[in-house]
Amino acid sequence: MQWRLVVVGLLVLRVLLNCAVWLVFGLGPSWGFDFPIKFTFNLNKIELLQDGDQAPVKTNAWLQHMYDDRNPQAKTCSKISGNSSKKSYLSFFQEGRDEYDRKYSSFPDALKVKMRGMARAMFYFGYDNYMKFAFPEDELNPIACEGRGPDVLNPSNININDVLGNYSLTLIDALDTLLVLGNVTEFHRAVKLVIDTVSFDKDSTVQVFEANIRILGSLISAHILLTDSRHPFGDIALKDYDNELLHLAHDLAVRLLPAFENTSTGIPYPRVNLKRGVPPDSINETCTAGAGSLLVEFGILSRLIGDSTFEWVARRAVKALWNLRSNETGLLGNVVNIQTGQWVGKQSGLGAGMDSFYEYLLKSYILFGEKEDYRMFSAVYESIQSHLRRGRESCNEGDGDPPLYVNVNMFNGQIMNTWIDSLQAFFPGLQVLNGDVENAICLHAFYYAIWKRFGALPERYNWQLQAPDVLFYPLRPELVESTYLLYQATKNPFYLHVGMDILESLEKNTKVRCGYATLHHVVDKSKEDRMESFFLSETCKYLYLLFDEDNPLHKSESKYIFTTEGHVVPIDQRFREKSWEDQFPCEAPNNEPPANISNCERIPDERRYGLPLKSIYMRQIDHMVGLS
Ligand code: DMJ
Repeated sequence: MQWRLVVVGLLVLRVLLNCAVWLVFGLGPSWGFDFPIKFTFNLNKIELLQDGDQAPVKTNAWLQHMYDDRNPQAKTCSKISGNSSKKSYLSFFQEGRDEYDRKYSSFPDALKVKMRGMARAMFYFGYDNYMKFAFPEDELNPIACEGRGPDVLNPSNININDVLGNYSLTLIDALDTLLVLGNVTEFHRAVKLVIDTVSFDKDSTVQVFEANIRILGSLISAHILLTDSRHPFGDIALKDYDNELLHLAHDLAVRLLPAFENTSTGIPYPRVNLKRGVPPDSINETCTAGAGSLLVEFGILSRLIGDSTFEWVARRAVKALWNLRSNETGLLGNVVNIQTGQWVGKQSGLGAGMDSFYEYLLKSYILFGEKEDYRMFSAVYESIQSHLRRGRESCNEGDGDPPLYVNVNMFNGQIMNTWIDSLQAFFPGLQVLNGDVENAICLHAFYYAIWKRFGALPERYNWQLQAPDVLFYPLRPELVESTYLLYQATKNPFYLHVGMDILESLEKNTKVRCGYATLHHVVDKSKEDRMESFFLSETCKYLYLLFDEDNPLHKSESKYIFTTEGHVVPIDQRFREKSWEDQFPCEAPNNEPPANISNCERIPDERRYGLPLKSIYMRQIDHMVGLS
């Protein structure tokens, strides 16, 4: 009798403990989740490998799939060839259960209108409050209803200082969203405010990457849209506009150029002071995305103003990173030393530190038509599919776990950890652009499954434990971005439902007194007093566009692409007129010796640009000062 009591007691204790863990940390299983794909990763047997460890013994089919490099099938496991006998990716939706069909197979027009209105209202609640309580500061603290600028008391607070430069960041980042929403009056007012009040002559040390994508990218996007003679948004010409946004963009770019000096690899320093250049105590380490995602903005700027300096330094950085990829796997790491070219971070993944590097290879090709950009993109995409993608070959059929992209050691392809991050949720959108819709559907579904569970995406999610590793959610756009691009590619109403779900959970979980706040903890929904500028430039924009079928962006004859910060730029003949390879044949792909190597070697920077690099931008700064 007594032993029975002990057993029952132990069982009760165990149940209580499980409940407590679940309630406190939200680590329990996802209940009531209803989705046609089941993500049942059961990878307990995976041995986590440290650098230099041997691959584990092949014990099952899944592991074989992971480690058998001699099997060519395993290497090219996922791309569906044109003549594949597999069913269309749409079968993913068509073969769902009845309940799934009932729920997702249509989306009434009236609901679309309602959701578009909700997305618009969401943008204005954030934007109007920023203008009311925070402008001209960089960001809105949506709980305290006040502005936020750089953390001058704590220069090492790079979470804030990398992004905030004392240059009205949120206003600038939001410019083209105003146009997308059709608000020409406010767009004009905002442009004038930027012209009249913003200066980059600031003692701010910012990250080159962040200043580039959020500020430079937005300025050139707004400039191009404002002066587009095809008038995609109607006649929005601004009286007396004299290319001031372009001048501002140019001024900023010139201030970023010192990052590309005194680096033996050509890979830029991560940060510059806008007044004084690279700080004397600057570190020599940078992440791949930070150094290698400047090409879209710098390339457009160069082609707009006819000065190849910017594109040249951005291309040199990409090429330098590219040449450091592993010979074995074709992968790059996530952190590199800009002087030695040594990889400090050997992790290769799709998320933080690497995401936009891939994105800009493809987008640069789309924008500028440079074949070399596409060659690099397809090679690295192939490596990603071979080494990062795990699970079954096909998204929606066959045996084994559904596919997932994991973080691996760049040199041997072995798994380094069991988390994926929320930044990686952009990748399905990139896969759509690359025409790999089936893989895009599958990866997106995985992320949506996580969103369904928490009403947000935790910054890191542990796929082995099926629980968040890092719990905050700063209103990031990546899942919405992929949802929008997948909807454009498939027109499947499922993605409208996803968008509606995301909108509703943002309203429910992140709305506060004066805007939308970062979730500190996706489980208990506690908040941090910060609204990042990408919430207005990306999250709200993609949500609005998802439900606005008749938006000029969708109806115009011109084609558009989004920068990594969601800024709209047309795919314009102007940017594709001259091929970089033709202009600079000595910048041969992959560092192959060009045919006329002796001539090329004798072409110094001076001849390329007429002046030494340094003089060029010093002159440009003088010029800009003269302008202001
Ligand atoms: C944005 O600034 C950009 O989308 C960037 O490429 C990645 N991080 C944020 C949003 O999460």
